Amino acid sequence: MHLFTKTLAAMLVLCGIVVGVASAGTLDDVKKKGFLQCGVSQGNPGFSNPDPKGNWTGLDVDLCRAVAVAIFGDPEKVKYTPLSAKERFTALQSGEIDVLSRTTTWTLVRDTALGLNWAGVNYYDGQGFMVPKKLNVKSAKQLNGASVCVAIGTTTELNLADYFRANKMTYKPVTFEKADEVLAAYDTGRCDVFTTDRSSLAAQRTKLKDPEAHLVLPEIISKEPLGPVVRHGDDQWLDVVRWTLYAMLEAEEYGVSSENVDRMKSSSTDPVVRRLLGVEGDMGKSLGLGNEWAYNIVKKVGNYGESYDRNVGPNTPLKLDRGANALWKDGGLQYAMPVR
Ligand SMILES: N[C@@H](CCC(=O)N[C@@H](CS)C(=O)NCC(=O)O)C(=O)O
Repeated sequence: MHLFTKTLAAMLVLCGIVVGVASAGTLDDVKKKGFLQCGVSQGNPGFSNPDPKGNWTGLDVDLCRAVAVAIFGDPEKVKYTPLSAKERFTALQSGEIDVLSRTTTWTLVRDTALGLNWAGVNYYDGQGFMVPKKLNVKSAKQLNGASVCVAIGTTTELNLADYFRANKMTYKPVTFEKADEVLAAYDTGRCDVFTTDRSSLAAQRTKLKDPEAHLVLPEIISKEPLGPVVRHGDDQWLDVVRWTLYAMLEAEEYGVSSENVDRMKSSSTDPVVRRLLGVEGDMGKSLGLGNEWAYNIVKKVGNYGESYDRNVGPNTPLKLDRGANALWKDGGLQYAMPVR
């Protein structure tokens, strides 16, 4: 090896170590400060939304609560930082938040150049369009020349450009930083079309003056795998967030819910359930957590299906079918790695 190559290699190793040390230890930091700082949206019903008293609920919020339960046994040990799409990555990179749980799409550039790691996918989504019914539009292919309301700093903006270019159509973007501004512009007729992830269309639609006066078009123009995000360089923390999500999925797959978890813990003979609930093995210890981490998650937050049904499912205002978010054994994409 040339001296130059050797020196370069040594520098890279050194930098790698420095970067690793600088951003490692999130689990210890969180334990020390006594709460989890979770980055969420500025109000997206079903995913992360504050009630008038400031209590946050949603599928993404349940992930934050579950991480807090895994660490502290207490879902209330979370502080929330509401972030616009544009602000969210800086907040994570700078250490202002410990985890970002905010309908955030996993992409190559974010995963690499932005220095982020996705812990998994808690909602498989895709981008769609909504239009006022009175426009009498039935397909996105009829949108040539339309004005389109869209939030900046999103994959939505990029897919929109791709879709119109690929279909040789033009459009006029009407952009804002805050989701509420995008929606208000659409609701007051400043644009013809509102575009975002289909789950967010369902969520934001509930805030329109007359939700029934609008139609979601059939086209799904992208893949939007949404999930919790952490910084590069802290494998232990990545593991904690990842296995928290898997614990919720594994619990659903094995029929363990907040209602039967105590019974399951005391009487189940299934080795998978016994390991998950800490009756056998050292799963929690391997993660730097107590052995009741997953038992507590299921008991205090619920399994993935319970969280889905409570926040976004058919009996909520969002009315979202499980679709791609069904468990793999039911024909969906949700699949937890084995807890063993
Ligand atoms: N999944 C896309 C878009 C996510 C996104 O932020 N969508 C907006 C559009 S409505 C939203 O949910 N906003 C909620 C908020 O800002 O409170 C991404 O990661 O870029």
